[in-house]
Amino acid sequence: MKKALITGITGQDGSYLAELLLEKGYKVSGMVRRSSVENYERVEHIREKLNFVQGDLTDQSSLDEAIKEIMPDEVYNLAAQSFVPTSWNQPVLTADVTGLGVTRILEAIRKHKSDTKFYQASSSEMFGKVQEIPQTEKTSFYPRSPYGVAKVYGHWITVNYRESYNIFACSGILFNHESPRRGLEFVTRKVTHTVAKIKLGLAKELRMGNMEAKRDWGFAGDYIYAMWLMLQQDQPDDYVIATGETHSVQQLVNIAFDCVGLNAKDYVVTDPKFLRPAEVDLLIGSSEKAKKKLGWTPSVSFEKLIEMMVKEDISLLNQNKVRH
Ligand code: NDP
Ligand code: GDR
Repeated sequence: MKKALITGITGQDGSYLAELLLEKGYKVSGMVRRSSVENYERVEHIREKLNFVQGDLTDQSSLDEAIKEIMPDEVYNLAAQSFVPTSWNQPVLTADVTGLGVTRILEAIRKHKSDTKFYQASSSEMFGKVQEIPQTEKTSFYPRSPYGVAKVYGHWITVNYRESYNIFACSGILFNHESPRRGLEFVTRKVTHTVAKIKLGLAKELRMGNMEAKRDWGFAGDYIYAMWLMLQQDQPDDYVIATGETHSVQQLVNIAFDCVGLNAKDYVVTDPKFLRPAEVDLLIGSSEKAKKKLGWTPSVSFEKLIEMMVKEDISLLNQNKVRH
């Protein structure tokens, strides 16, 4: 039985990945932070099947202990301060968790189980002010937020530990991926949740930031499968994971309102509060390498993804529930 450790198991991707690994027969452990309230909402349905260890990416000894205790065959480092706007408000914390945290976990692996296979959650935010269209594994980075800068560090330290210590370390450069489990502050979920509330008479307007920004949005369930595939190859490598399509925030909003038969123009209010000090205007990735080497392709279209999220939000609200 293979053993996996997932950092960030309570997050969107962590919950989907835990499901996949359980299905594949792994013994799955997840690292969780101590908190005054429990935060297992996304993994509640599989909680009994998981093993939890307490730890934090800012605390070396907890990472050392987690690796020594579990002796994992595979580690998926999904934990991060992952919300871009917060990274301007808490730039040092973001660098510590999202950047240096990667070195800490790599150090724990190097010291205690150097044959562990390692996955690093790199991001299309590293491309920032894009130097090439579409973005590939060879496109240079130009991050536009403290989050993006921290991810560039995490990416290169992963490459460095692979080259310095021969650790089987892979970096997945994943473009935006969403699901009904997406946190409420990210734009897709904010839109689908608010549209569902408007439809049910629970909200009157949708307050938005930059409507012109374009993203390459896919379904999280497809993307976590790519993470697993990377660690099953003979050689460690880095891969872009994307749909190859780009859409504006305005298009996202229009599709979500269309799903419930309402007109976006009647409800959207632009609010400067949601504008960023520096913006990533356009992202579109080419996952040709992943297609060729991993046999990976996305299965859910943008329209279907938004429809799935709107429907799920309506269904939850009808049961007086909110998934955070
Ligand atoms: P989420 O924000 O949903 O989850 C982040 C996870 O990290 C949570 O489990 C959170 O725990 C945990 N975490 C935060 N800080 C710490 C810390 N100091 N120590 C330990 N754990 C911590 O992110 P996603 O699931 O969306 O993303 C997963 C990873 O992929 C992240 O690294 C993200 O930056 C990256 N990424 C995401 C993309 C996307 O579109 N979703 C695209 C590209 C990269 P808690 O629940 O306690 O807050
Ligand atoms: P992003 O995702 O910054 O791309 O990072 P987010 O959904 O927050 O923003 C996408 C785009 O939408 C614009 N936008 C708004 N965004 C939010 N959150 N709220 C708004 O009201 C709003 N209005 C317009 C933004 O300006 C931006 O252009 C996500 C995270 O998951 C990262 O962790 C990950 O690395 C990248 O995706 C790939």
